[in-house]
Order: sequence, then C-alpha cells, then structure tokens
Amino acid sequence: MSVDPSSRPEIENLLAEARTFPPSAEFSAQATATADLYAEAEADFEAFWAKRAHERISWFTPFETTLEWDLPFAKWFTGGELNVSYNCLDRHVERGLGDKVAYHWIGEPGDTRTLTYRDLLGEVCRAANALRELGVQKGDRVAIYMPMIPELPVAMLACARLGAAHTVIFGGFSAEALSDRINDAQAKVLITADGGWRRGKPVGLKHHADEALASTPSINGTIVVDRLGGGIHMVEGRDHWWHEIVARQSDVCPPVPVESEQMLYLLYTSGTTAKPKGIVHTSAGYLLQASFTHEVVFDVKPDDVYWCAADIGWVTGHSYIVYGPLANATTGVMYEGAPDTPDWDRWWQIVEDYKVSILYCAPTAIRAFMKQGETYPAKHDLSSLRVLGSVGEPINPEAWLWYHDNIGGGRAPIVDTWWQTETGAILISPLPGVTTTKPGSATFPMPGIAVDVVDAKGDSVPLGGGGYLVLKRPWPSMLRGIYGDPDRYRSTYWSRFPGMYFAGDGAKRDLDGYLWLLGRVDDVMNIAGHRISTIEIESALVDHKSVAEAAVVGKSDDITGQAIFAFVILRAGQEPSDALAVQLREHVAYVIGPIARPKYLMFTPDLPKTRSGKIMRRLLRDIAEGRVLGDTTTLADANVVDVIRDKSGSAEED
Ligand code: 7RM
Repeated sequence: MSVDPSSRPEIENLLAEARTFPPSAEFSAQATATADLYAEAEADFEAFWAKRAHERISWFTPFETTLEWDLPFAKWFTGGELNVSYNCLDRHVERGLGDKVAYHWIGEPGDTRTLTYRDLLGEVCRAANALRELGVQKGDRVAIYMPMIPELPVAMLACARLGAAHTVIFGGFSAEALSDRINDAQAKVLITADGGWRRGKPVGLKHHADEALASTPSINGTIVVDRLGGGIHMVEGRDHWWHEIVARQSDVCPPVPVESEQMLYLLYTSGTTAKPKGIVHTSAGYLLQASFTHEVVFDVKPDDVYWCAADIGWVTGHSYIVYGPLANATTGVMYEGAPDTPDWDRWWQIVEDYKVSILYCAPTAIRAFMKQGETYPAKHDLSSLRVLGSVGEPINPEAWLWYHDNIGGGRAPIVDTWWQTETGAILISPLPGVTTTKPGSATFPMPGIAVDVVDAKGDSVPLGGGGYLVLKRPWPSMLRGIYGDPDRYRSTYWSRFPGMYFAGDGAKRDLDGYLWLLGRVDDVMNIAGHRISTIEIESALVDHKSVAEAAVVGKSDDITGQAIFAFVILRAGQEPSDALAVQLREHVAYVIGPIARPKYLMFTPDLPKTRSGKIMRRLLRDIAEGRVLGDTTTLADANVVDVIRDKSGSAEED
C-alpha cells in the first residue's frame, strides 16, 4: 500500500459530536466566574495572576516579582514568604470558621469521622511537632504511604507547616516502588499505617513498608497509624505509633515561613518503563492556581459540600482534595473505600446522606457505574448535586451523557477538566456558568493559559485538525522540574517543540475551536498511514447500547502496518457472542468510517488500569502482540492481565 505521509494530517479527525449544552440561565446568574476573566487574563497574564496572588494568599512577606522566566525554568512571586498550612487552616480559624467542617470522612466499613477546621489545625500541629521530634526540618523530604484516612491530609499539611516536602506514594504500590521513590527523594521519615479497608477486606501496608525500609538508608524513623487494630510488627527505635508520638505533642506549632519557591511536594509519575520522575511543585504559585481553579471550575460557594472521589496518592487528590479545597475553606467528603462495597450504590448513598453538591471523579468510575445500570443511582435522592466534574482520561460522549442524565438529573453542568501531574492544576475546562459544553470535549483553556495544537513542525494546526497539545506560556502551578535532573526536565517537556511545553497528548480542535483530547501520542495508531487516536474508536464502541467500556490498541499487521485490536467490556445483562462482535465492528465502521473498523475484537470482563483509572494500553499492546509483559508496577489489580491474556487467543478476527 503506498502512502505519502506528508499528505496526511498529524492525527485524523474522525468522530464528530454535534450535541451542545449551554449553561442554564439560573446557573449562570449565580456563577462566580464570568466571561470577562478570559479578557482580563489575555490583556496581561502576569497582572492577572499577581492580582489573584495578592487576594487569595495570606503572605508573611509580600512578593516583589511576579514571574522570572528563564525558559524552561520559572519562578513565581519571588521575594514573598508564606506558609501553605497557615493558608489552609489557621487563617480560616482566625476569621471564625473554626467550627466549619473540613472533612466528612467515611470509612469503608461504615465508621465515620468529622473534622472541623479547628480539629484539623490541632492535629496538624501535633503531627508537625512529632515530625520535628524525629528530626524533620525545613527543606527535608518525608514519604507518605497511607490509605485514604484523615491522617493522610494531616500528614501532608504537617510537612507543609514545617517547610518540609512530602512525597505521597500510592497505597497500592509494591515495596520496590516505595523504596525507589524514598531513595530518589532521600526522605528522612516515612508515615504509614498498618493498612486500610478495600472491598470489605483489610489490606496490609506495613509489611510492604518494612520490606522497602530494608534498603532505604535515608529513613530515620516511621510513624504508623493504627487503622486495622494494630497487630503488626514494630521495629524498636524506628517505628512509632501515631496514637503515641503524635497524640502526646502540643497542639501549638507555629507555621514556618517559606519562600514562594520552596518545594511543597514531589510526586512521582511513571508512565513508561523508565525510572520514575519526581515532579517538583513549589508553594505559592501552586497554592494560588489550585485554589483559583477549584473555586471557579466547580463554582464552589461557602455552603457547598464538595466531594472529589479520587485517591490522594494521585495529583488530583493533592490539588482537589487537599490544597485547593482547604485553601478555600470548603467542606469536603473523603471516602476510604471502593465504589461497589457493600454494593454499587455506595457513592449515591454518600451523596444522599451528606447532600453532596459537587462531585468530581474519573471517567473510569462513570463507565463502571454505567456498566451496572441506572437502577443504582435511581434508588437515591441526588437532587443536591449542582456541578459534576470529570478528570483523568477523555470522557466518551456516551459516558458524559449517562453522567449528565443519571447523576446530574439532566440539570447539573459537567466540567471535563484536562491537566497533568506536571501542570499542578486544571488548565483546560469549561467554566460552568459561561461555557456551552459538548459531550467529550474539555472545551477551552482556562483564563491565562495559552494552549495550541501543532503539527510535527510546531506550526499551529487549523481548526478542524488534529496534532500535538502544547502550552506556550508559563503558569503559576507548573512543575519546576524533575527532582535532581534538570536535563531530563528539559528534554522530556521542552525539546520536542522549541519554546513550548509538550504535554505528550494528542488533541484536535473542531471548527468552533473546542479542544478534544485524544490521549497520549504514544498510543496513536498508524493504520495504513492514517494516524488514528484510540479514543475515537473507543467512543464509537461505547456509543453502542451493549458496551460499557472499550480499549483499543494497534497490533502489528503485514498489510496495514498496524491493525486495530479492540478490548470490549459489555454492560450488565449483555452476553458476548460472535454475532455481537460483528455488529460492534460494523457499528464503528458506520459511526466513523471503514478505516476504523477493528480487525480484532475481544470481550473482556476487565481492563488493566493504573490506580487513577487510566487504561494501560501499553500492557494491552503486549497482550495483543503475544509479548512478555512490560513493567506492571503501577497496575491497580495485577490479576487482570492474566485473565485477559488467557482469553486473548480467542479474539475474533475478521
Ligand atoms: C489529572 C491527571 C495526565 C494525563 C494527561 C492526559 C490524561 C487527564 C484528562 C485527560 C483527556 C481529560 N494527571 N487526562 N485529564 N485526557 N481529558 N479531562 O490525570 O498526571 O495522572 O495524568 O491524563 O493524557 O496527559 S496525570
């Protein structure tokens, strides 16, 4: 087959979504953010951020310079001094909000805790004093490996109080992943727990920590929360129970003033098989943009009950469970466990019980609920919900509509928010009182953010075309680097297109200028010279009434270079059959064209995902090619791949 690659677009634009959802007049009338934010930010983006930095942050010393930009190294608000935990706690208590609830926490077994801002401040001070007793000072690093319990945000804020940086490692990671990250960060203390609850079972953590600590010479001591009733081995002189070392401390601990650019945290991203990257976030710019976006994207008001149902070990939890909401004195819900325990309506029970008004979650959760059917949400009063958010992956239009109708009652606006660990805060999203949404599109850049879609040469792609998503201007919550590796920072993010930050994602802009994220460019398939994104084919499959979720990869093919291999999860009550496989293939061809018809199609009960719910297409490619599996460290459930691999020989081929 002869193909002239230069005549082809960077990424094909296949799927067209015509439905639009303008904000209701009632919603717009009360919305905090209005359209003039865009013009204000475009007129002078530095002044836009400087004004908000003065308004939103309580400074010990005001900053002198808004931005020092030595591409690709940014410094924001230099000369200023602040303390992030002071901004999240003390100042609210000082202005009379001490009794306001910071977190309604719900354990998976059904136990609950309520922490007011005053409670949280006291506990953070005690935890900070305990860390200090273990030798932690400003500039040190502390590793955190915990389940979703209140002590997790407390531990993070305790570090911030001392000017120490935390690095949170997902509770699901192995001992090796934990020791690698502790060693890269040279962390002094590890805060962990005996374990947590998941799907009705206690899941131990401390034994992984013990194994990891056999090879982490930088660690001086640990603090261990008793979540499961103790009963674990404690190493004399190294391990300290939280209920002993923290409980006996004073609840007064003056916040340590730090410079704006003091490191607040490190968060490791893995993605590929290479050594994990410690993404560096600093204090003032991060706090500013996390709190600003939290308020305007979710239209958060003082009486809202806000629930971000992510794990804190993901950047989403850092910015939108901890720092953004607490800086805004928001009342939040935090849930420890799984969405199907004891049954698939656990979330909807929580929404009803706590009158949750804003819900923020990942498409993977929405598709899992969609698979179970609408009877679960229908059993509950969800009328308190007024804004819904989505994050982590492109949301298929069908899943968007399901969320809109069955969770949002056809009334709540949906904000599809695009961002990354590296960006620190939401960069592309509707403003719910301003933007007319289209299901599946993250719509437009946030005020002050300069986004473009470029071709391989770095030239802007005209409307209607696809290409590479880039950022053309620094932003306050941007990563400051990869810990200890400035060269890797430059080469990973700033070398593909000179002068621009390359996010690694493909995107297209439709004729109205709406942005449609197309997934990681590494996942883009090349079918007979056509560069096709996986998401468009997946969305065409999910568009079929029998399908709950789909993942598509390219499998090498003698004729077309790559051929499309689709993994399909059916909705509850649907049975796999050869006839259905044929029907689904035809459905894709009908919706987006014959070039996109999957050559292979396999029904599967599950898909390999990261803990934040991203489909690991790299592993699916290995399975499709019959290869040995690559790195599986970040897999949420290691059994899934075995199940799929056992079945992969049975993929339907046309
Ligand atoms: C917040 C987060 C980042 C990657 C990013 C994208 C994908 C995230 C969306 C999305 C389409 C979205 N941080 N991604 N949000 N794709 N629409 N709304 O997920 O560092 O864990 O991942 O996630 O590929 O580059 S992350």
